[in-house]
Order: sequence, then C-alpha cells, then structure tokens
Amino acid sequence: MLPRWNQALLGQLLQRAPAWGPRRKSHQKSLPEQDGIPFARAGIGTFFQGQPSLGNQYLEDALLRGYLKRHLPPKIFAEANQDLQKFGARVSGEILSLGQECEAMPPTLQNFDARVKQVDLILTCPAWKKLKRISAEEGLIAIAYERKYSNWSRVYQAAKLFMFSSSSGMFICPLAMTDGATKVLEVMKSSGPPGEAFSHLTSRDPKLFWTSGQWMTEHKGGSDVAHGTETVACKQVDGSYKLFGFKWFTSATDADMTMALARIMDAQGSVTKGTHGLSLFFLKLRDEQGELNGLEVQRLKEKLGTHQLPTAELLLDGARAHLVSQVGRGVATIANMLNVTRIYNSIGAVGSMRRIVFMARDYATQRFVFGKFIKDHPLHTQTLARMEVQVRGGFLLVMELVKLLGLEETNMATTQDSHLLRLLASVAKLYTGKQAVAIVSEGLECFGGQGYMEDTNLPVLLRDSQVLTIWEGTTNVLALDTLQVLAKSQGQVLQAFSASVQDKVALASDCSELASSVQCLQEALGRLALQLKNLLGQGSTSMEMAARDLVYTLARIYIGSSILSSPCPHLRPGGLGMRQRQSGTPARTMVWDGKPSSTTDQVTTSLNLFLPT
Ligand code: UCC
Repeated sequence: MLPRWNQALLGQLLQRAPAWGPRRKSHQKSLPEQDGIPFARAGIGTFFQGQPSLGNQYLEDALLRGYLKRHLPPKIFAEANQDLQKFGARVSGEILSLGQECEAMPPTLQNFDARVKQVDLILTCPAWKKLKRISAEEGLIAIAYERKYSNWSRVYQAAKLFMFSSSSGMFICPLAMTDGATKVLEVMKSSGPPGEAFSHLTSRDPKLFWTSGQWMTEHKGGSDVAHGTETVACKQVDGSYKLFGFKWFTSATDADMTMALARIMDAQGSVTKGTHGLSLFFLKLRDEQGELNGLEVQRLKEKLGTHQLPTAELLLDGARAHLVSQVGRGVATIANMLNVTRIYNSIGAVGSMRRIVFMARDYATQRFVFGKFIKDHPLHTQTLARMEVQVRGGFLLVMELVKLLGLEETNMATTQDSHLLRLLASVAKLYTGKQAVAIVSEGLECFGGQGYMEDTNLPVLLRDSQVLTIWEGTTNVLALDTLQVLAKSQGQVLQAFSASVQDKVALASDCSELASSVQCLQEALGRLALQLKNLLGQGSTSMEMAARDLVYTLARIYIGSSILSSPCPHLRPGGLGMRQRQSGTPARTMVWDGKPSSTTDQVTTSLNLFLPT
C-alpha cells in the first residue's frame, strides 16, 4: 500500500475536479441540433459558480492596517508596512498553496528501514519543509527576540502570524511551541546546550533555524499535569539526565528540540508526587548523525483535524536531556511557554475567523440567488456583519494581549499591565477558541453546500478550528485557571482589569454620541463586581460552576471597551464595506439591520453583541 501522503499525491495528480470551476471541458460543447437544451448528451450545464478569491491579506484587511497605523510609532509603521505588504501577498499565494499541499500530503511514519533497522522517521512533505524555511526567512520568531522595534516587536510579529496562521497548513503550531521554548530559555537565562539552542530558535537562516516541541501530555493527564506526569529523569555523572516515560500527544514531532516535563528520581528510586515534583528539561530529538536520542515514535495520531501536523506518541527510553528549570519548578517554568502558545492559539483563532469572513464576504458578491447577489439579501448581510463584529472584537482583544506581552518583555510593563497580561492570556485563549469554532462553522454555511465540500478547501478550516478549544488548556481548565488568577491576587488582578476598562471607556466619554454605550459598559462592569461579590460568599462549588460565564463576561466587557475606545473610522457605515469588485459593481455597505445606521448605533449594536445583560 502506498504511504498516506503518496496516496494523496496520487489523488492530486489525478486532479480532483474542482468544486468551484468547470469540469470535463469537452462535454460543455453542445451539438448544433442541441443548442438551447442544457444538459443534453450528459453535459453538465453551462453554469459554474465563481469561487471566492483571496487577495493580499494585508492590503485587503482594513482592520489590521488601521490598527497598526494607529498604534505603531510612524517610523516603525513605515518599515513594517512595507514588509507586511509583501508578506500579505506571499500569504495568499505561495504560502497558501504550500499549506494546501500539506493538507493533501499528511505526514507518515516509517518505523524501519530496508535493513529492518528501527529508524522511526517522520516523513513530511516538501511543502512542510518549505514552510519551515519561509518561517526563518520571514523572521516569524526572530522579530520578537531581536526587539528591533522594542515593545512593538511583538505587535509586528503578531500581524505576520495573524496573516500566516490560516494559510500555513498549521505550521503556526510548531512556531507557537518554538516561540514558547525561546521565551523559557530567555527567562531562565539558560546556558550550556539549552542556551546554545536560543540562537537556532531565533535564527533567520533557514539552515540554522530550529523548531521546538512541548511535551507535557501523558496517558494520565492532558489537563491534570501535576498528577498525570509519570516520566522520570535520572541524573547522569556528567550532570545531564536520562528521561524514561511515555508522552501521549506531542505536536510537530519533526522538531529539532523540545521542552519536556519529568520527575527527578533520587538515588533510592523515589520521586516527589504532585506539581512540586515536576521539573522542566531540554532535549534534542536527534544527534549529529541523525540518530534518535533515546526515543521511539510509537505511532502518529489519527486526529479530527490538523492533518498537516505530525502528532506522535513517544516512548522516552533514556533520552538525554538537560535541566532547564529549578528542581520542582517545572510547571511554573513551562507556564512561560504555555502563555505564549495560548497567545498564538488566540492569534490563530482570530486568524481563522478573519479568513472565513473574508472568503464569505467575497463569495457574497458572486453568488446570485433568488434574483440577486447574496450580498443584497438583508439577512445574509446581517449574518456577515455579526461575524465581522466578532472578528473585530477578538482581534482587538488579541492585539491588546500582544501589546502587553511586548511591554513585559522590554521591562516597560506596569504592575497593572502584568496582572492584565496574566489574566487576558487565559481569557483570550478561552473566548477566541470558542468563537472560532462558531464563526468558522457559520462561515461554512455562507457557502451553502459548497462549504461542506472538501475540494473547496473550506472544511479544513472547521476541522482545524476545533482543536483551538482543546489543546493548550480546554475551556473549563482555562476558566478555572482564570478563577485561580483572580483569587490568588486578592483583588489586584480584578482591579487591573477594571482600571484598564475604565481607561478605555474614558477615551469615549467626551463623545456625546457614545454616551449610551459608555453607560452600557459601566453598568456591565458594575454588575460584574456585584456578581463576583455575591459569588465569593457562595463557596467553591458555586464559584467553579460560575467560572465559564465569568470568563465570557470578562472577555465581552474587555472587548466592548476596546471597541468603544477604538477610533471610529472602521466602524463607520462603509467601514465594513465589501471589497470593490473589479467589474465595477459598487461595494455595498454592510449594515446591522438592513439599513445603514449611524456610527453610534453601530458601536452600540456591536456592544450589545458582547455585553452580558
Ligand atoms: O502540548 C500541547 C499541544 C502543543 C501544541 C501547541 C500549539 C498551539 C498553537 C496554536 C496555534 C493556532 S497541549 C498540552 C497543553 N497542556 C495544558 O495546557 C495544560 C492544561 N493544564 C493547566 O493549564 C493546569 O492549570 C496547569 C498544568 C498549569 C496546573 O498545574 P498544577 O500542577 O496544578 O499547578 P499550579 O499549582 O496551578 O501552578 C504551579 C505554578 C504556580 O506558581 P507558584 O508555584 O509560584 O504559586 C502557578 O501560579 O505555576 C504557576 N502557573 C502559571 N504562571 C500556572 N499556570 C500559569 C500561567 N498560565 N502563567 C503563569
């Protein structure tokens, strides 16, 4: 039997008939005597639905461009703008087709070579390898650590990742872990082999660039890491360790190195249980000769989505590793990585919402039913507008988070910023992940049956979104984490949150048109404080059961205040307008309720979509 990716390649070579375009051209020619009779002689008719086109993902994204222009200092914007324009074109051309190739040619595992020697080779397609090279060239990790643009480096990097995520065949996943590992090494000021890895992870040279994995999930626990981790670490005479254990879910296992949690075993063979027994280790996957470092790749996982991504079950059988954290501080140390990967998750979530809305919006200018283009059907336009508002809300939340990360990494964060960063990393991961599944699903509906067809490349967006609510902490884990963050800080985190919301609201307070929206937000903030106060008196079960709703409330209030404090142009009538089609069809203004409304109405309507009553 052919390996999976060869089968897929064969499938490609045999050229599936594209869903959107014409097939079997010879059949379309009607014979003279059949003129005027469509479908005669098994023809397939004369109508072929136009497909949505994806333009330059930077130039076509007024939200992204507008945000960067408003927030980046002019000199930085001028430089970044040039690079982003080029990257926007690359994303919708070369990178998109590489990503699609990765979906068509998923990785395979070759356990043995011709001599029956165990090699455990993870075979990835050429496109996957090219995406790694592009990631280095484009500085997708380097930008954040070179800090050429000081605290704004993270915002610039996020803009690139935001465009990259939905085109890149999930290569955003290894990048997330690579960035997270780099962050750990930087925070820990690591030396020795882990320290040497830093220059590889941040290299712009494709020959030197490394990606990293993140191994923390085992049979017993994906969420309950403290009690589920069985991997042990045995100290060697040279100060390194050997790891023994089984990792049940390791993403992008073709990585060059990884971070792994394990329990250090003492001379008597004992380990410390619970979270304080866990330490964090660095290891390379292969040695200079390409031999696996005491690892066996048991199998690749069969997943609902992320088929492009090699995800493996691994046996660690004496893998040589180096301690990165202090002994027993593994979870607290890997938390640096988790916060980065959670931010990537949020960027990816908003990126996938952005992508489906772009495509649905363009399709609405092409699909003609019930006597008009679907963009001219009020209910459809309202659906698109609601999706767009969710995209914008998520985008503002994520960019705020990224801005805070940039401040923290350049020692410019205030205490309020740090509290907010810790809180919003979990809130944004939870909220945007959930929204992505909902919006991408809604987006597929905008294409009717076409949205369900594999050869439109639309279903993959839904499959790949579903993981966003699961990995890097499920919805409930993140809800409980948020509760813990709020409780642990004894009110300081909540205070930071309220102060930040109030600051944003204040920006809109002198605009009389926005008075009702300002009031609406302040009332929501008041209700939140009251609900929290009531909850505190109700004991842990009630608090736990309220955790999800609490996070949704935090997310919506924060997004509401971010929308309110954004300068109005992008919310103006026409601001949500569809791309002017080259045919000269005038762009149609997106409206909330079938008729154009004022800026204030739109802000209020968007707030109503977010604010809990
Ligand atoms: O690996 C995976 C897939 C990889 C693919 C990633 C790609 C993503 C890219 C997306 C692109 C589109 S999935 C595996 C992910 N696993 C998780 O997310 C684990 C979920 N479980 C949790 O989050 C738990 O809450 C734990 C593991 C963090 C809780 O563990 P413990 O053992 O109960 O520990 P504690 O007591 O909660 O926390 C231990 C310490 C505390 O500090 P100290 O000791 O000083 O009081 C916490 O404050 O760690 C600190 N800590 C944190 N600090 C815990 N979480 C954080 C945090 N988020 N930030 C800062």
